[in-house]
Amino acid sequence: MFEEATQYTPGGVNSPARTFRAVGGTPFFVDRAEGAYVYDLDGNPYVDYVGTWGPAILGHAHPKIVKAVQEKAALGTSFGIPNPLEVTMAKRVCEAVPSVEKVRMVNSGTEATMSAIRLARGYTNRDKIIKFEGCYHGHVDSLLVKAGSGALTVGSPNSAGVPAAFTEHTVVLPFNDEEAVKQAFETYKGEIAGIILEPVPANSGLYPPKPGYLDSLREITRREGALLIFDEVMTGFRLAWGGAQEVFGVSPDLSCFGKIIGGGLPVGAFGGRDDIMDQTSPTGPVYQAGTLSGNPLAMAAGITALEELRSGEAYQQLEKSGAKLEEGILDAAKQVGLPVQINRLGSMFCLFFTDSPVRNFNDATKSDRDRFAKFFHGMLDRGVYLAPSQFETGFLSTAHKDDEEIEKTIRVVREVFKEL
Ligand code: KE4
Repeated sequence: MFEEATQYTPGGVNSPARTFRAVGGTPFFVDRAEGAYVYDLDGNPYVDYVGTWGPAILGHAHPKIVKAVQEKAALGTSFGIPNPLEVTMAKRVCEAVPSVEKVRMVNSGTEATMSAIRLARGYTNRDKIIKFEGCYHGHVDSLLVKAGSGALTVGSPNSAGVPAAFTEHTVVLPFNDEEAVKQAFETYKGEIAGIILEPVPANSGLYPPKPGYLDSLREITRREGALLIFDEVMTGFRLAWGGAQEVFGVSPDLSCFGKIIGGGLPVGAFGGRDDIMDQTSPTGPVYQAGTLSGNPLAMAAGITALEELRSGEAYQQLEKSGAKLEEGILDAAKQVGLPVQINRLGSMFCLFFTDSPVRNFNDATKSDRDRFAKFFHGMLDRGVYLAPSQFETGFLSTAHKDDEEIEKTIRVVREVFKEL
């Protein structure tokens, strides 16, 4: 199947993040997925920690999500006309994320961040945008500079095909370094439209912001008249009902969402302060549009997923399971004297083969990627699927049960660590 795929699609994949180039071998093909498992074409089950890169927080083929999509599909798959589901979704996001007073649905995280930075530039009438090394905001031309995720894993963090003119207004700084941000605002006084960041970078490995770092970004952008944009495509509704901004208590001016709010269907969204969002077409001069934006199927799947997450119980379960998995892996590493660091927030985790802490992109690139590749295949051979790259984050779902999948994963990790 892979041979055939490579004849019709570059690298045989529809997204480079799925290639096995960083770990060797070829991707398996999925036939179906259910709960915590994906099944390959031969029916082999794998405990899945990729979770379709974040959306599957409730596990795969959740009965309520499947039912909602089936019912709505029978009533029409897309209208291009306002429908009530879009209003319900917008209300849910605004209710969950206090800093969001208005929200616009789009069809991917890339569209969300692309639109958010255009809006920031339109609102402030300034051109420069600050991003951080290793952060990935989708494949937006002007943000494909020292980007993470697949750009870091398989390509060059600076993609070909992006004219220098498209990135001359992109200022790239190291993450977790307040001084660097201060310098940039001095160098480009009055020119910076905004800062866009993953509040918890998870596309070059996973590492949390230093205590007070997000507050310092909030403070300097407010003082300098620039906008603070949180790219919560991954962390939104993942780390908490209100996302990373709830966890860290920092309110950005604009936020980007994706993944979970689509329940596994194509989705993205950007939202924020009323006065900023009203600058978006048709109420303002910043143009943005999309044929399938707010389509009924993605809305039905997303609303159903959010309904299951709203009580907050899922996040308590995910924290408990994440802590159990982290403890089990670190204990297994200690048993065999393997240098392993685990960075984890709730149900997001990343394992690095290095004996020093990983606090930023630079630290992450020092980890032993050959050992990671061996680990990846050792786990895969034993029925546990991790992201095929050191620079991606693992995701737990509510379908990963402590006494089943978590226990099994820890057992398998013990076996594989012995081989490393
Ligand atoms: P999409 O355009 O892929 O829906 O979203 C882009 C995006 C934006 N912002 C953040 C923080 C993201 O993590 C992403 C996409 N994440 C990657 C996984 N690290 C998607 C996987 C892929 O590209 O196939």
